[in-house]
Amino acid sequence: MSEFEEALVEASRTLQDNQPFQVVTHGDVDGVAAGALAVSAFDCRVIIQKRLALQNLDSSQFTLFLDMGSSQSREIEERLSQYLIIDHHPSPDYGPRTVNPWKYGIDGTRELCAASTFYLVIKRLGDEFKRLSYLGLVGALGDRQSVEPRNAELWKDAVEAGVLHGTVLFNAYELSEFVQVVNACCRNSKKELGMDVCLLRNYQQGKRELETYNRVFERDLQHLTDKWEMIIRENEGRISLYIYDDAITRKYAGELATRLARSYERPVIILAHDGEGIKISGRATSALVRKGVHLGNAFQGFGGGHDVAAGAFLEDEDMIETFIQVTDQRLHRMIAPVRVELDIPVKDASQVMKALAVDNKGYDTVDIVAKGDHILVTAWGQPGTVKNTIDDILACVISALSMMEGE
Ligand SMILES: [Mn+2]
Repeated sequence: MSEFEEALVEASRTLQDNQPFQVVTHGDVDGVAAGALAVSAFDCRVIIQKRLALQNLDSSQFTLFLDMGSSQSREIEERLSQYLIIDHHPSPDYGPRTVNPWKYGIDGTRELCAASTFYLVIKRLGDEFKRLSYLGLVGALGDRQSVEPRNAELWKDAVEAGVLHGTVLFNAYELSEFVQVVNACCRNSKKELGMDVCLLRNYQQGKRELETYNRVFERDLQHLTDKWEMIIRENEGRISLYIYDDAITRKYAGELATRLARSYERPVIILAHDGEGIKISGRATSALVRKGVHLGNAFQGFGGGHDVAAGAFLEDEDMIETFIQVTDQRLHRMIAPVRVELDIPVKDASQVMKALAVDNKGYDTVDIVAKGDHILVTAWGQPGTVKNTIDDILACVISALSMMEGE
């Protein structure tokens, strides 16, 4: 049994043994879908929080944290004696009572979300729970994950359980529209309705939220597009575009940033007032991530999250200038060109070079020469690309050497 598998089994036992318990989950599609999984499988009460607020919780109860908690595991450990965290946000360290794909070497940003990980826990309780697999898929699609490779298990279970036919969920509607409806409910602060939709109730009411969402989203997007030249000017010399505009709908900031980052191929970071302070949503694209961008790391100290999507919070407007300076400097360092030189001692360097010459024609930012019993490599460019280049070259050298040994 793999360590991840062991963690899933152990978590399923812990939850079964600690009923009834309270659940704290995040107010987005993934969090709400995970909350719906909790009430479908266990005797529990679900609390939806937009930011983890431990002081509002009854610390005497067993608490399950969903889609949050990884980066606060120390704080949680100090305040609560009985708890479990099921999350997929990357963090510098994970507590012992955390089930997080990243902890087991699985890409939690792209391969498993909180709801799909939680479904895998629930599935360990018995095959009768397979019909809940659709909720894991809803969470995954809500977090923009793909079905392949790991969420495919959920897809298979949903088909087997007869809840998914092609892309049609429960013989009634499209899975992708279902996800959009839940998302619209969450964004429009109708989280209970979002949960209801997940539990297959009130779909028509949810659809009206989607209509509102689409209308307001397009209006906000148009508003930002109209002042785009000004936004570009204000951000001259910066890696990312920072947009501070109270005319847009704060809850749509993340999705607006996603759309703009994709259209303009730059990280987009939207700042907006929310009663308690300044809420910040940052989005990048996978191409930017490949170049080295990691928004979660760039936001450290102010917030955190994934490489491609992260959030932060400032208590005071006075902090905005500092936030922008620090974040942009970090982003700059992440993608500023680097130069790496390697000296690999090998027997028969010229033979190895032949293999390398064949395999590495695609690179134009690398120099490889054989010198005596050494292969000298110089690679330059953006850190992400250089890392991939070096990894490829090392793999080629190793395979060339083992082939030559075999001959
Ligand atoms: Mn999530």
